[in-house]
Amino acid sequence: MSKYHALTEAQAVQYARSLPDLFTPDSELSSHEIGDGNLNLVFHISEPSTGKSIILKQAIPYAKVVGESMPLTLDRARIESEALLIQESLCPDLVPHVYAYEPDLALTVMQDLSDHTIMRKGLIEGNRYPLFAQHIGRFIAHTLFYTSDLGMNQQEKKLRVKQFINPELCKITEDLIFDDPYRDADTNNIPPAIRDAVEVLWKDQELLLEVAILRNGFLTKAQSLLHGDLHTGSIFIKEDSTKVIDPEFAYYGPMGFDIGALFANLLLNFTAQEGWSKDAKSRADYRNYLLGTVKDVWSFFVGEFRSLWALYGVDRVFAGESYQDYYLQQVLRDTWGYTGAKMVRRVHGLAQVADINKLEDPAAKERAQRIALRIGTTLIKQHRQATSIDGLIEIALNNVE
Ligand code: SR1
Ligand code: MG
Repeated sequence: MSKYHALTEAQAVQYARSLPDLFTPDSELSSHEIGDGNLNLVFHISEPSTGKSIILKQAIPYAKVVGESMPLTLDRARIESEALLIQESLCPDLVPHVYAYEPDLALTVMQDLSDHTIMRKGLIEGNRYPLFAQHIGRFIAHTLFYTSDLGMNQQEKKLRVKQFINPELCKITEDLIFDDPYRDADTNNIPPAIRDAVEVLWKDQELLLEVAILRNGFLTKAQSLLHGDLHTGSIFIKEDSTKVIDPEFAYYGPMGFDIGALFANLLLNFTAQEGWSKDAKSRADYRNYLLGTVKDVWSFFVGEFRSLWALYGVDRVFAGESYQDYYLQQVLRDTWGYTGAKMVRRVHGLAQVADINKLEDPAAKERAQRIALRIGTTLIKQHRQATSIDGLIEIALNNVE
């Protein structure tokens, strides 16, 4: 019989006490369920007498954001803990440390990052993070390079693909990003004020062709072990530290999907400056900061990726500079396309973003949503012609007044 049960706060304390070497025996521990994501329970366990604390993250057998009508595999906890361990081996300073994984309870014990802020919240508050581009550029370069056929043993890579087969979580992405936003699906949550603009997408044959191409890439291009859900809610940040969390959607897919997820969420905040900025000057300043971050992330990624390839590339056939230029051009094109797709889904699909949804002024919210749809659909339509990151930035700028 399965030993799985969803923990209460009291049971989470009991479990934490059973872990060796973390807390003082018999000391008082406090437990709070603090999960505000779409899927899981998250318990913060602390020992007031020493200030020690940990996080227990537990998968539940359905998607919390929808309820029991959307069952979801507990295997996502295994995927997440195994992905975190691989990422930690590649970028130890950029992910939380995993202390333990308990398969029977679908539970991961990890480092508490309460001294950091969720980046989405930090951006909504108008904060800037000068080291972020460098940190995340290194994260994507190392995780994408060293898990690909460019940077690891190609036979072992095939076994990794098998280890990270993640059909149920991939299906969520296939539906919510590459299908439902482009039809009148029940899962959509279409803001009435922009229904006209949304319905235009459903009939736009040029757009639907490019979405089909991106969907096919997501389904078939097993390039690297992706984080799989690299939005700004999956990043804990403070001025001098960046930690990437929550890789439960990890699977082998196209590199540009992770980079696009990140850029989309920076650009969604860019659109939401319609409401968050107090005047035109601060709006332009913050938007420039966000676009500068996109550009810097891409530059750090490409610089680091090329150095890794030159020093540690495993395939002599791939070693030529022209092939490397070709390869990175394809990654850029995918990045444009997935940035667009990830923007569109957050405007009127299931699971939207606080950057836009928390705007109080309905007119500002509507403007942000329309801008996001324009930028997103333009990037999707033009992704196969992309030649530079500056082009993506230009599209963002051209779609605000
Ligand atoms: C039902 S899960 C909805 C979304 O939450 C996660 O963060 C993923 O982005 C997923 O698409
Ligand atoms: Mg998540």
